[in-house]
Amino acid sequence: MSSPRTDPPTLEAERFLESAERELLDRSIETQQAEWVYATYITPETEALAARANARLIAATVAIAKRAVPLATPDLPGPLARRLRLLRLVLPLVAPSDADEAKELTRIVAALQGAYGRARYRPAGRPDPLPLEELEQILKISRDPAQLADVWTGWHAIGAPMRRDFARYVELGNRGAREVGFPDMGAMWRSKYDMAPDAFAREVDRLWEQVRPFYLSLHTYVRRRLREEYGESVVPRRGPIPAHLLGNMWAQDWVALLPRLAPAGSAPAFDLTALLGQRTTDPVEVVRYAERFFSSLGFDPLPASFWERSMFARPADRDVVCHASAWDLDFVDDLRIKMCIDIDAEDFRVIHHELGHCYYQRAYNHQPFVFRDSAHDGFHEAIGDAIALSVTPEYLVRIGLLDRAPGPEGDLGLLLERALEKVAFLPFGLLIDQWRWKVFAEEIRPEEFNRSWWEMRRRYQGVAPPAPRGEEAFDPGAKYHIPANVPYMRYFLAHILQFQFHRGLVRGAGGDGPLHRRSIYGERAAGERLRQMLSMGMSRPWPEALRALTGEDRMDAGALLEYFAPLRAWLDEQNDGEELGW
Ligand code: X8Z
Ligand code: ZN
Repeated sequence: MSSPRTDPPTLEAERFLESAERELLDRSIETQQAEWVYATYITPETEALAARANARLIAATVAIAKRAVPLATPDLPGPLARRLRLLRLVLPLVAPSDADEAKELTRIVAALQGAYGRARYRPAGRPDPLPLEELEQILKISRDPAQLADVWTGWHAIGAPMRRDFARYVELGNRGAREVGFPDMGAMWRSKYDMAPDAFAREVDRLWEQVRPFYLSLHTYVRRRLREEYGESVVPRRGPIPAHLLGNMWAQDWVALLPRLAPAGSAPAFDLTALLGQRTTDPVEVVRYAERFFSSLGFDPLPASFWERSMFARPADRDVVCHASAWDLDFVDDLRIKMCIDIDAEDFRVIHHELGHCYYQRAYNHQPFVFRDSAHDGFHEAIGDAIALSVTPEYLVRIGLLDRAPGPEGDLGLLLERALEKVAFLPFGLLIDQWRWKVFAEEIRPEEFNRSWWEMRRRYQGVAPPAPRGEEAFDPGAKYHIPANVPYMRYFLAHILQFQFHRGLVRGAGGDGPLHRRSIYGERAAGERLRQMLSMGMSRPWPEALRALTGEDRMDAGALLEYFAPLRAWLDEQNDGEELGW
């Protein structure tokens, strides 16, 4: 058999990619190792090591991306052209080629991470400064507006010292992005979605318009209930909701309010936090539940090294970055999570979220290096969440956590809980990068960072700070992903996609009933379809991956709306006579 003739440009591109990807893999492993040590042991030395490794990786990536440009001839086979194109998009940060500026930028990025990880606040009347998780607990439980405002304001003070560094990061990051051919860093982030950056921005607006009326309805109901509790002098009849009263530091998830919002008779008939607490005090055992879910779908168990090397709890003796994350240190099988686990319903979901990342990472580990990523970043964030949608009462009964599943009379409570988590999140998920895109495009200048931030939080979320915030504050810095330089639109997309994935996966699986009562636990065929999609990695445009799982090739909030339909009808009734919006 004669092999087809490979023409010289193709051969050249193949050779180049092989060596470029080998170099990027080596550099990326080195960077992951330094980042892992830094995030689990914050010291000036580990900060410097992480910054240096990052600088080397960025310099190598930029050099490679520039060398790739002349090789991308029009007649290259599709997959090769795609790999060449993706080379300049593998990193969320590109430094300028000037060595001093590159060093400065990577130093700033590491320092911002460290500042966030080390941050503490001592609430009024307490002896010691508390880390974020403990402040979050107070926000969940307290109903004293003065205490809530104190904790909220104390944590937000961590942003102010980041302002100068953040402004410089924008300047240098943009300079880097321009050197590899993007108008600015925001346009670079928007270019990773297999469509023109502008078309992507419109796509996001379209999805928001699909869900906005539902959000308004939830907002109106919650505002009325909070007004009844705190009085009209604290919660206005018409205006935005004070952000410190929503049970979460960023008002991005309102689940903590559930016990106060669920009307009698519709509260969930069980309390997952209590059920877990009765079973175990060991975070590892809680992670095992999530692993067993994936095993039931036919995925191999996690490697022994996962259990040996992950960080499951906040160490007593050192500063760490507690914000949950999933890692694959060798881009093959050295999977880990890093998380300060509380044994409660919220972290039960977050554990499924993180393991979704791990199983994705392992599923695409055979791909060429630049394809070892999700179809788009919203896919990565949606997998574990889609699995957690299968944590239904019936599933909890099957795994022995719950004795008896409530009947349909429990549905409103269950749906309200999910909506307080997922629907409340949507405008927040959207606005973080709406704000950053404008910052990167220099439509928002440093002297209006905070004003514009609160203008957007009001416009999209309908929330307001406990007291006016001026430009001496820098409130975006109090949200992890901003100092950590993690793009955020992925979470907005994931909150829409996870319902679309769930609907796609349950179709053809056993059982019937409404979407919110369906589970794919133990469904091997669904698992196989999921595994096939995951193993594609980034090798194909994301609409193909979406089609493989759902048969649809457009992102669509229809599944989310279908899932919540009974709750929406109920909320609309509850809101009768209330004015919507702010
Ligand atoms: O950051 C995360 C994950 C890690 S990728 C825990 N999430 C966003 C957040 O916490 O702000 C998940 C939901 C949104
Ligand atoms: Zn995630």
